Amino acid sequence: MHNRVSVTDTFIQEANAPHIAALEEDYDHLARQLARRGVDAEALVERAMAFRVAVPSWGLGSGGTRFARFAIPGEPRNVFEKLEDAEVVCKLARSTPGISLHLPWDRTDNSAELRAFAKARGLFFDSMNSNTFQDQPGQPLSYKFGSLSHTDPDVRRQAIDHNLECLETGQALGARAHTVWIGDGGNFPGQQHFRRALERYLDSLKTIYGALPGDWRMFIEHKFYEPAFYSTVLNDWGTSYYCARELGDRAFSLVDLGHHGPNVNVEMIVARLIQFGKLGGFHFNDSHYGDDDLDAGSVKPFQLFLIFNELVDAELSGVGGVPPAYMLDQSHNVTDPIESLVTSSIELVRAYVQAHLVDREALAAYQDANDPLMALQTLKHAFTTDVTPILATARVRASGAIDPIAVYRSSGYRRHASERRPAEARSSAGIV
Ligand code: RM4
Ligand code: MN
Ligand code: MN
Repeated sequence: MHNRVSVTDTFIQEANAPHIAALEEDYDHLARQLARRGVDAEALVERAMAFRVAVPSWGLGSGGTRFARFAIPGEPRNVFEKLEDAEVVCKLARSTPGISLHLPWDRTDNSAELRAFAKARGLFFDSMNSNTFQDQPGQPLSYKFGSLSHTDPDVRRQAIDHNLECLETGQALGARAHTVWIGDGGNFPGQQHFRRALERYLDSLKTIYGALPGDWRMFIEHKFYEPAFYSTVLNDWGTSYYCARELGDRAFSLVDLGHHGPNVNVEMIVARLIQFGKLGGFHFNDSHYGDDDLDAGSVKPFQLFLIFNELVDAELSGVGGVPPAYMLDQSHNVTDPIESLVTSSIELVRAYVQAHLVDREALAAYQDANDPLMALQTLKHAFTTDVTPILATARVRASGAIDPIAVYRSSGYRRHASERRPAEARSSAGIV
């Protein structure tokens, strides 16, 4: 039934072989350059090798917009096939053994089988995600006017129960976190009473939080618009921080990079949440206008670097709670999801390693001396350093690919997948 991956370790090694010498040359050159700056390249390779980001199960199929979804041949049709593809992503770049699941999309009647299937592929389950932003076939009550914050207590109960199901399934799968994002909000002024809606939401969350397994964390994900276009119930990081604090020590805010107004200083939100001890997780993606869910680092790589600059600064100064849970949350509408996820995971490691290049002593001195030009130069010096040889060396040492996309394309994996996964009729619109 289930096929093993065709992108094997041996295949990757053979593909790497002709490029090893050139990589070593590039790496040695960079290591000498960095040594002049007092930076140990080997330490950075180790950090790159230790970096982890979870892959969203829903990101392995082709995504779509509200206008259309263009399926690609060979895309996974169920959670097992998604894990097959996730294994390929992980083998190529070696940073993504964790998988975030979304219920009911990934529902299975045999959690033990799913868990074993993941384990056999070197994967594990990271965070569960609930879905009360859509109605499922046969569902008694509708979420058209909200879920956890709905005016009708029966709808709220139904939404709570779905979240409890996520906790139960997640426990059977070995997950350790639960992420709640709701589509609740209003399309028109006056539609919703802002304070009462938030109270109802918080009450529902308290019930879910009360059922959270002892070693789990709960993440709440704010979003300022969409699908509600005028107001949302958990609209921004301030409201998220308030709710997380009301809930308790194991509730945290999750920052999805696409869930802020245009031009909002996201790195500063990150710093604030770190300072207040409530940054729990990330959904990485990139955007130009809204929640575009483009590949991480594709539109605003400097912003990504600045976000990691805050995270690394906190990590190096021993601030608790860092690193938070890193996850990708992207919609691959025009690319092969495997290629996008591999590329995105590499861009995150790039930003992370570059952030480690910041001369923090010098930066602090320029900040204290009110020297904005040199403060920015210090950041730019790190950001403009090409750390590609460090990233590739880290991948090779972990048995990954020097050029993951080239290796993937030469494997013919997608073509084989299209042969063993004949297309199924699916709706032509929708986010995933
Ligand atoms: C939302 C949000 C959630 C994700 C859904 C699919 O915009 O980012 O994290 O679960 O999309
Ligand atoms: Mn998200
Ligand atoms: Mn989103």
